[in-house]
Amino acid sequence: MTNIFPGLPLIESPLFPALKADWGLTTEEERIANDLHEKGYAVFDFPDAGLDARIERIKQNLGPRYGIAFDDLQSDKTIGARRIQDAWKADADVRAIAANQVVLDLLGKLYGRAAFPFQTLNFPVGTQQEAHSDSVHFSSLPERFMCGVWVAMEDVSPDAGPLFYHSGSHRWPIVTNALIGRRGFGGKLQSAQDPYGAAWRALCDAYGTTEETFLARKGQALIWCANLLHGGSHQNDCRLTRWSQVTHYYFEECIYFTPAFSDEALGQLDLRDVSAISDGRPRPSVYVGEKLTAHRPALHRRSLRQKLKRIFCD
Ligand SMILES: O=C(O)CCC(=O)C(=O)O
Ligand SMILES: [Fe+2]
Repeated sequence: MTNIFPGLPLIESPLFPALKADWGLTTEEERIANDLHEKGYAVFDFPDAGLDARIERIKQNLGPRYGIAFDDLQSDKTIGARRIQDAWKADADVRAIAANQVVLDLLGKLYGRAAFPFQTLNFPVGTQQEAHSDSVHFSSLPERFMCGVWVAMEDVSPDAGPLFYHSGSHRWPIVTNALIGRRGFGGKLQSAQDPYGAAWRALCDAYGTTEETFLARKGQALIWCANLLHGGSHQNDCRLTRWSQVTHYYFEECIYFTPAFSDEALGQLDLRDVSAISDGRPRPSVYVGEKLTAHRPALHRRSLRQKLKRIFCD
C-alpha cells in the first residue's frame, strides 16, 4: 500500500493499521509498533548481549564525575550533578548503546525514515522532572520525527523516582508557542520547559489521565514518541540510585529545530546543528528533498554563546 502521508511517522499515521501489513514485522516488532501507535511508548529488552558489562564500565567511568558518594549506602545520592550530557563523545559504551544497530533498524522500520542518535544523557538518579514533552526542545518538520529511548541501568525501585508517562498523550495537541500565545524566537529561558508547564498540566486535567510509572528491570528499555508527556517521579528515598541512559533520535530528511525558541509561522526557526552519533557526520536540515542553506534570512543558527547557555537548559 502506498503511504500517502510520508510526513507522518508510520506508527503515528492514521493509516498505521493498513500500512503495517507491508513492513514484514516480527511478532515482537508488531507488539512494539502497536504500543507506540496506541499508547505512545513501548517497552522492550535492550538488544545487546554485552549490556551488563557496558553498564558496569559506564558506572566506573562516569561515577566520579557526579560528585556523589556512591559507596556510602546511607549518603544522599540526589546531591551533585544529576546528569551528564553527551558522554558518548568520551565513552565508547555510552556511544555503543546510542548507536545500537538493532535499535536503529527497528526505529527506521517503525518511523518509515532512517533514525540517527544525536544526544545522550546519563543519569545516576531520577530527574524528578515534571510532566513534559521533549518536543519543545527538539522537534522536526515534518513534526514527530523524534523519539527518546530510555535504558534502565539497574532495577528501578518505586522509591527511586521512576520514569513516568501519560499513556496516549502523544495524540494530544503538541504544545507550541503558537498554542499558548507566546513569541519564542530570540528569547532566553532558564529552562526551555518553563513556559509550557501550565499547558501540559491543563491537558492532563482535561483528558483525565494519571501518571503511570515504569518500574524497569535492568536492561529494559522504553521508546517514547516525540509528543508523549513523561517525567521523573518524586524520589522518596534519596539514598537510592536510578542509573539510566536516554538517547534522543532524529530521523533523516527533516528540519531540526528548537520550538521553544522559534515562531514557526513567521519562518523564524531556531535551527539545530545536528550530527549523528552513529557515524559522526552532520545532518543538515532538509525540507522535502531540499537542503536548507544557512544564509536564508528568516532562519537562525545559534551563536556559540547561546549554545553554551542552552547546554544547561536542554
Ligand atoms: O529519566 C527521566 O526521569 C526523564 C528524562 C527525560 O525526560 C529526557 O531525557 O527527555
Ligand atoms: Fe524528556
